[in-house]
Amino acid sequence: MMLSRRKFLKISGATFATLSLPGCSLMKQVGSGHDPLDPRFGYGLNPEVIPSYCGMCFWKCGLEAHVVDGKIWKLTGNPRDPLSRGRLCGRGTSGPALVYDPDRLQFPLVRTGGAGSQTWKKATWDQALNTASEKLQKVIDTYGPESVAVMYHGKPGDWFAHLGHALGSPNIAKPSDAQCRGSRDVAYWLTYGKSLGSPEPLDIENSKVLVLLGCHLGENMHMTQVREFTQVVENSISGKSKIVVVDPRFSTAAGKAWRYLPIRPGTDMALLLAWIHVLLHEGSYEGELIDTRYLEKYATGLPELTEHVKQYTPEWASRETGIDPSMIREVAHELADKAPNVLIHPGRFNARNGQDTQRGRAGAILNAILGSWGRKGGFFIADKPSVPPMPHPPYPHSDKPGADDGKYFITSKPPMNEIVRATADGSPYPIKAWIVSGTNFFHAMADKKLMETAVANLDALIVVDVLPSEPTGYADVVFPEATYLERHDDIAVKGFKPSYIAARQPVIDPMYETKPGWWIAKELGNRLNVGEYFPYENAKEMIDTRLTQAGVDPEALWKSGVLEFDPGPLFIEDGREPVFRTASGKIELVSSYLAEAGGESLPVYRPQDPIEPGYFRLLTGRSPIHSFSRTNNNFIATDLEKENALWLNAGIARTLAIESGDRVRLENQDGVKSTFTIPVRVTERIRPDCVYMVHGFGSWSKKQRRAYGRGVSDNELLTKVRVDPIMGATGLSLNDVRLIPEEVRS
Ligand SMILES: Nc1nc2c(c(=O)[nH]1)N[C@H]1C(S)=C(S)[C@@H](COP(=O)(O)OP(=O)(O)OC[C@H]3O[C@@H](n4cnc5c(=O)[nH]c(N)nc54)[C@H](O)[C@@H]3O)O[C@H]1N2
Ligand SMILES: Nc1nc2c(c(=O)[nH]1)N[C@H]1C(S)=C(S)[C@@H](COP(=O)(O)OP(=O)(O)OC[C@H]3O[C@@H](n4cnc5c(=O)[nH]c(N)nc54)[C@H](O)[C@@H]3O)O[C@H]1N2
Ligand code: SF4
Ligand SMILES: [Mo]
Repeated sequence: MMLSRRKFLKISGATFATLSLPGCSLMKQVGSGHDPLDPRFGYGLNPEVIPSYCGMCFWKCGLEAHVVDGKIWKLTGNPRDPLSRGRLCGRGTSGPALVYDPDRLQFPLVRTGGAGSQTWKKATWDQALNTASEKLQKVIDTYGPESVAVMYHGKPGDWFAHLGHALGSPNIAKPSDAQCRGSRDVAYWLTYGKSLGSPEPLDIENSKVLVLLGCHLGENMHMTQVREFTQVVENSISGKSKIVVVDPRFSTAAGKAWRYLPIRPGTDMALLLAWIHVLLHEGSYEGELIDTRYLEKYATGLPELTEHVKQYTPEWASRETGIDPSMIREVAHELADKAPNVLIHPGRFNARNGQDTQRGRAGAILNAILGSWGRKGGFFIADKPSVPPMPHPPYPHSDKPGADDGKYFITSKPPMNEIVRATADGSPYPIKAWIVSGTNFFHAMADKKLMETAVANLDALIVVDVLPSEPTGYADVVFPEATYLERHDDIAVKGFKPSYIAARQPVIDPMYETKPGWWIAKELGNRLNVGEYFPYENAKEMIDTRLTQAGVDPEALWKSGVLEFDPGPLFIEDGREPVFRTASGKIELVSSYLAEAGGESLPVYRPQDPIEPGYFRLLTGRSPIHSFSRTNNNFIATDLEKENALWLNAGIARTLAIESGDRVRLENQDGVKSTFTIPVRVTERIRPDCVYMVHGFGSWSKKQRRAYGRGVSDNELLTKVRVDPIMGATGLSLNDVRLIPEEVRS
């Protein structure tokens, strides 16, 4: 879309107006020194360079903060770090705009009115900690420790998860499980005896055929994977590798693909099963397309799998997926040709339709029969550095089940959606307090109404955040945390290529009255009689002790930010013998765990719900410069992209007489309307039966002045959710919306 000069001036004028205000208040806040918002700030000065790791998403890239007079000038990648190798993504570099966000929480707040009233008063830390612990203690005394749930995400939340365990609660959950990669990790655990975790052990850069199913690398900006993906793109130019993208939307990655498969949403399992079918049934003689020696040595269940996928022909899959059978065969043969140096990328966000563990299993099985586990261009196997865990007494055993009441086949911890449900309906027992840190449950979970019912049932809602996010508006006590650039968090200890230990440390002092999470959790622990679980003065001392025990020099780590370790041989060819911690000690194509538990031991495809006539399936994804809702108030990120847009197929737009830039409100199949409106982006790059937006906008917290009212929250339109029967993940991509034009275009 061309911007007219007039419009452009209008936009830059508005941008300037919003930026100039915080700029002024910032000058006051940081004193009369240099203004970190002034682009000239820092040049010609001699910054101190302090390493740490990024907290703008969970990938934890190593960074270097360039600090002048106690103020952050800029962040760059730590060249010594195996994840960033000297490069941060746009979100990573926007970190200072979080630190210097004028809307930041600055001091503790305690609610003065009754539950739900929007009135707080500024409190001292002592007052706020006492109020929170009195409320929590009352809940524990009345209902038991299981009625205190902890919702957390990322390193700052880990301290509060620890507090919850110390209290003896089984209800500790994060949205990166049941709303993200939990079902994928369970799928790989069932198949290989190992979850993939984060960062995933993928050798993307050496992949000769890389298949991305709903994994939009390049928009999904996990730096290391994007860097490796760039290598594959380069290799594909010289014909050394091929990229296959399966997506209802022509993503950035699709633009680099050898084959793009515009799949009908939700039907990926059908495609995966058909590819397995081709490999097992369509060789010119049995087994020709697979490495039978690898499978005999490392896998069990091949005859049952072969029989099971007989029904899943490319012709059958074509009816489900909308993809031509010849295209399905062509890709399968290309995979077989380049195996084992191929990778069906396991993706990360996996919570789509309630068949998510089994879809993850279908991908894991396909990777197995291609022989890509332990192979170059597939999955590598790395030893992790050995560092003793945080010292503490054993956690008390809870005789109560988690909120899910054992209803899933696999639940080491209850899914966060079960905690919400149990809080709303009181079964299997009342949940009366939530401690929330580093997660915005209103944006991360489906069904805003259910969430509000749950929150209304709480006697205590304690929220630790850095910004006045939606959950803080409902909280009894708000604890303002120091940002990731102002505090220590635990070290990251990872098996990777190479393996590494990375450290997070303050690069400036905490601003205002903010405090690090470890301190807040310890202070609450002391007041709740579990002080012995925090046997250290501060986080740094505790980390130093563990590193020294591991034979690692703590000072070397604080100075470098990251230390590399030998991961051992990465591939079978190099002498690594893979170990599979499944019951059979082999890759389980047929899951013995699910068979024993009474589940389906092989993935069985179930047809998808048809899209409602006149509606579009709502798909979501990531903006390269935003992280969920955590950057929607960030003045660098919002300067580049202030709200989300709704991708709409050009042919459909013509029939609806909608043009790019028109604002629409969305209404879902249950009549739920979006609170705000969203501009339409008319494009050929999406199937006619879908619309697409990035997740994380549509904030309704007025205290986040830049975020408020900008764009639409996909989350509030997700009233139809199907829960994965194996591990309880919520399928989020089942909702259909129609467009209600709102404003006449100018
Ligand atoms: N910039 C940025 N990067 C991020 C994040 C961020 O917030 N911002 N978040 C990180 C996190 S925690 C995660 S989990 C990952 C998520 O990133 P991914 O693992 O890549 O997953 P999604 O975000 O779901 O991927 C969205 C893509 O899937 C397509 N899609 C939707 N439905 C279907 C379907 O049924 N089938 C197929 N084949 N495709 C479909 C969409 O059109 C879109 O292109 O991103 C990570 N990286
Ligand atoms: N509808 C829908 N739901 C989804 C997804 C989706 O695509 N669509 N994606 C899913 C995925 S993949 C994931 S991983 C989850 C992500 O779920 P969340 O991690 O909950 O995502 P955010 O919306 O970014 O919320 C982060 C909250 O932490 C706060 N915060 C930021 N930094 C700090 C800090 O240093 N300390 C503390 N205490 N708080 C901090 C932010 O202000 C914000 O309130 O959401 C899942 N839910
Ligand atoms: S991918 Fe970007 S936001 Fe995430 S840790 Fe790395 S630099 Fe930070
Ligand atoms: Mo995620």
